[in-house]
Amino acid sequence: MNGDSPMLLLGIGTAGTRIARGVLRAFGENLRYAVADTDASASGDGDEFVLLGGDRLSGRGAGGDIVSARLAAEDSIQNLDSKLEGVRLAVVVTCLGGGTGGGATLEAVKRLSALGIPSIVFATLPFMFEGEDRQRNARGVMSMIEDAANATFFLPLDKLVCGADVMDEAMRRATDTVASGVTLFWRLVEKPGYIKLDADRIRRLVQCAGRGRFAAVTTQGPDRAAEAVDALVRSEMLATAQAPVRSVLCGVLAGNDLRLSEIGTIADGIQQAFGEHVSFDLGTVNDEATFSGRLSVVAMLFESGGRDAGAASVGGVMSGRRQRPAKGTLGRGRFNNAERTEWHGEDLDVPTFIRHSITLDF
Ligand SMILES: Nc1nc2c(ncn2[C@@H]2O[C@H](COP(=O)(O)OP(=O)(O)OP(=O)(O)O)[C@@H](O)[C@H]2O)c(=O)[nH]1
Ligand SMILES: [Mg+2]
Repeated sequence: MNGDSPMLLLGIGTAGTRIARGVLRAFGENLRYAVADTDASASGDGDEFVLLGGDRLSGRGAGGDIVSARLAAEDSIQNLDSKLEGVRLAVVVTCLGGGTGGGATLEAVKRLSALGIPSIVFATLPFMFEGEDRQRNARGVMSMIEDAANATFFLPLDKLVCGADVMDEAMRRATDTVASGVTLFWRLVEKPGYIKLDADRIRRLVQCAGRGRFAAVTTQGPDRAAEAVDALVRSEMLATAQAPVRSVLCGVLAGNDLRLSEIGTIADGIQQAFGEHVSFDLGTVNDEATFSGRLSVVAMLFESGGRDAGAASVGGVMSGRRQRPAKGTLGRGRFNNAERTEWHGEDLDVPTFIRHSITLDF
């Protein structure tokens, strides 16, 4: 593990820990990482594990109880600090639906923020077949995580598995897809190509990024650049918009045969498809050993309404949080003059999809 890196991969919860370790395997190289769980059985052999909620949960996990996971994490989140020495950007991987993934992620992101460390959160959402309780668990923390983190990717498992049917293969594809997004940051920094994005530039870029979507495609052959753009434009992972795109981060990963004209095709194609007047950053990765003869393009689209949505440009100085309408004024409809029905600080007279910023597909 590279203990000096300014970037840390942090897996949270049992499945978050599993995916973080899968990302590590997919990357195949030094990558600084830590994992945190309330379940001691996830600890593994190395010293990268942090047990959360020791006294409250005695290392047994939160059993799907998001409130007890959050309380347990609140008590013990400082345990993470020993893993954060010199960290300037944290990439958090978590799976929403259980207790710890949701409850502890929120506390971890708040802790990172308190220490001045920007965070990018990749959070999977449960399969539809997992049922309403797990869906509700996930929905209940999405907007809170979004408010506390600098950039968030919510990734429905139903989409991540890319049509795989056998469970084992489905989980492998889900991990591979998450890995293609997560590792982009390390590849851009550690294997820069002609167009370099260093750690500080990425840090500034994600500081006000907000909610994002991403997709990765790999192509080969003489028309590989145009085919990559075409596949990204049709990608289901980039399809569901919550709000207009505000900024784009594009990574072009290839071996020594990457052509300038290919970079041009990709830059033009992505901008034409996703917004010509939005902030656009492109970095290239030159990694002959991994991408020889192949071209991989990762497109990350960030929506309006991210942290400090009013900032003039991505990369500008950041301050403040996302502007939300004041509590009590949002979507109360015909309950406007009625007494508030509060539960855990939420106004239950406001429809759930508005409280949790969920866009309905009609
Ligand atoms: N990608 C992936 N997702 C998984 C896997 N196992 C579970 N999940 C997802 O992760 C969600 C959270 O499950 P867990 O990680 O077991 O729960 P937890 O966060 O550890 O929470 P508690 O065990 O309740 O403390 C589930 O609802 C699933 O959607 C896995 O092996 N891979
Ligand atoms: Mg668990």
